[in-house]
Amino acid sequence: MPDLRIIHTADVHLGAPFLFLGRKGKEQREQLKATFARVVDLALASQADLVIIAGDLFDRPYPGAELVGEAAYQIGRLSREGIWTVIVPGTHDAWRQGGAYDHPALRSIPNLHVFTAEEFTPFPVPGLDLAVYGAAWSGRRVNPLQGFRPRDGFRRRIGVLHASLRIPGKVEEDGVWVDRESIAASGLHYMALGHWHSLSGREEGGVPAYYPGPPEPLGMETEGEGVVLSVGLEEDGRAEVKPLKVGRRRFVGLRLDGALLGGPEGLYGHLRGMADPDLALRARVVRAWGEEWSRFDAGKLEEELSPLFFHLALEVEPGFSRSWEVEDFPENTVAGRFLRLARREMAGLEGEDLEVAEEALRLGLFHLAGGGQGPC
Ligand SMILES: [Mn+2]
Repeated sequence: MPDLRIIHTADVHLGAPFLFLGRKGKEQREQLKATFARVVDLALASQADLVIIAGDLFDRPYPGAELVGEAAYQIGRLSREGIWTVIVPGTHDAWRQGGAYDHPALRSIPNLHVFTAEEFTPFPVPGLDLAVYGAAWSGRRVNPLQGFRPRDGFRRRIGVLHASLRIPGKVEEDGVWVDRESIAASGLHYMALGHWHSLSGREEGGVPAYYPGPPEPLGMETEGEGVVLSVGLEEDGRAEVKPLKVGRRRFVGLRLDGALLGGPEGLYGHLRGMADPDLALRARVVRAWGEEWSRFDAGKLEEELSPLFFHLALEVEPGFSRSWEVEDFPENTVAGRFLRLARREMAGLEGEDLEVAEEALRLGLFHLAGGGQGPC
């Protein structure tokens, strides 16, 4: 049994607008609140000693009073059971006078500590023989761990930061940052991070450092697993880190190959097979070539299948569906010259070679004829 049990979350983004979900946006906004309540339920049920929110609890620095009240109600449930909550303000909900973290509803919670200083400052958690170090997001390019050496008499030390993990040549900082060396040298027992919207992390020189990602997925471009991290600090100082599923919905961006789907009917079957009322799916069909796609109505299929999903956005890259004849492309155009050249080259081909050449021709004409704008 661990000595100390922690629930670590970040990037909840309460109040996020979800404009891309249209009329379902409101529903997902409500779900963020419900999922945050679930995080609290989980902390209560597992008798956690501490809940860490590593930034971006709110989607903006000045959320409505009602939303702050909702968050305060949930954190208050922890406080009443003697569970401490520590928060660092993040990029979206930076500390501001009169902002979320200055609101009386949050300020009046006894067992809540919000880090408001930009310096890496210790907070001794009453009754736990634990110091939590944290710093508020400042937007300045600083590494709060630089030169950090804990000088305290506590048995346990944890760090909390909303920061990017700088990996030279791969990931550069966009404000507050840390790197592997400074984490490894920190002498902390656990480093709770927020800012990156996907579950990631590992031990850096014996110091486990993790991003939980959002507890409820926020968009297609992030691999939001919808988890929180359960961190158990053992008697000997080791940490056991386990992701626990709390999120409800899945957001998936999918790229489908029209040439492999077996026509619109194949697409229909594929999408039907994915039907899930908690799945927001953005499917983009590329290479929708050939006669069978020429009269395909993506909007109609989207409308028909939408009720089977939380949200469905279907997009078909405009295909080059007609048979192409040299008359369609004047000789004095690039496409026309390309077509004539390709036809000559293809004259001696057959079988698989011909298929490959036809595909090259289709692709070439598609782009030369101006159908291929925009990245896939
Ligand atoms: Mn965030």
